[in-house]
Parts: sequence; C-alpha cells; structure tokens
Amino acid sequence: MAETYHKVFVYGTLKKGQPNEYFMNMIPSVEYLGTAETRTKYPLIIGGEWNLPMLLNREGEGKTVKGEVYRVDKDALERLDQFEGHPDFYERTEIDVNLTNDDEVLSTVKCWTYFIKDYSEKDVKQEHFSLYDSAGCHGLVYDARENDEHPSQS
Ligand code: PCA
Repeated sequence: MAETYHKVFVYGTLKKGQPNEYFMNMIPSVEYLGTAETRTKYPLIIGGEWNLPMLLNREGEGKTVKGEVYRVDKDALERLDQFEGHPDFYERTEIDVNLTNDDEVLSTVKCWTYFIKDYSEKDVKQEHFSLYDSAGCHGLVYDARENDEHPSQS
C-alpha cells in the first residue's frame, strides 16, 4: 500500500538547533524540506511555566512566523502528536505555509502545525516573536521538564 505523507511546520523547540531537535532526528522517516514562514500572521509567544513557544490560533494577529517544514509518515505524525500532547495541550491544525529560500517564496503548501490549546487574554498581550530561539535575548530559556510534566505524559 502506498504510504501517506504529511507536512509539518515546526516553529519552536523542534527546529534545528533548538532543545527538542533530537526528537525529529530520532524518527528515521522524517525528512527536512526546508525553511518556511506562515503565509499569514499569528501571535507566537513564549509563556507558561516552562517558557514554551506557543503559537496562538488567531490568524491576522502577531507576526509572520518563521520555521521549518518536514515531511513525515503516519507513524511519525502520531509520535509527534504524542510528544506535543495533541489534542489536549497543543492542537494540530492545518495552515498555509510558504516554503522559502532566504526571503524568496518558493511555493505555498498546506502543513500541520501545533497551536497551543489554552491561553489567556494576558498571554495574547505578551511580546510577539517572528522567530523562536530558546537562547534568544528575551532570556526565557526553555525548561525541558515540560516533557515530564505536561498533560500528554500524565
Ligand atoms: N514544539 C512544536 C510546537 C511548539 C514546540 O516547542 C514546534 O517546534 O513547532
């Protein structure tokens, strides 16, 4: 039977050089397709107890968000869902993403991405980022204990 593939846009800790990059590298079927940005704006904040990058599903607010696109098979998508706590913690949703080379747009593709499910009005008012970096000058370093404590693992 032909394998079904999915595209996933990652904007946070799963990106290259970020704290959970290892998780993408652990899944042999995952294939990197390149750099990308959201076609429309969304608020990307760093928040919560563990300084998590959180994309809020409020299209048109915030900034164009930069990240990476990966091709994954069904098994890899299920592993990612579990890791991100879909559908209770992060919620996997399909959005339009522009594949980019430097700032040139190569094509627009539909990708899954993980939006944070619950957030407050206070969260919305936090600084909106265009590019997540755990070691950025914001000083909000990612706390890996998240992976032991967030609801998907309990
Ligand atoms: N991991 C996913 C969602 C937020 C996070 O830290 C990602 O990198 O896209």
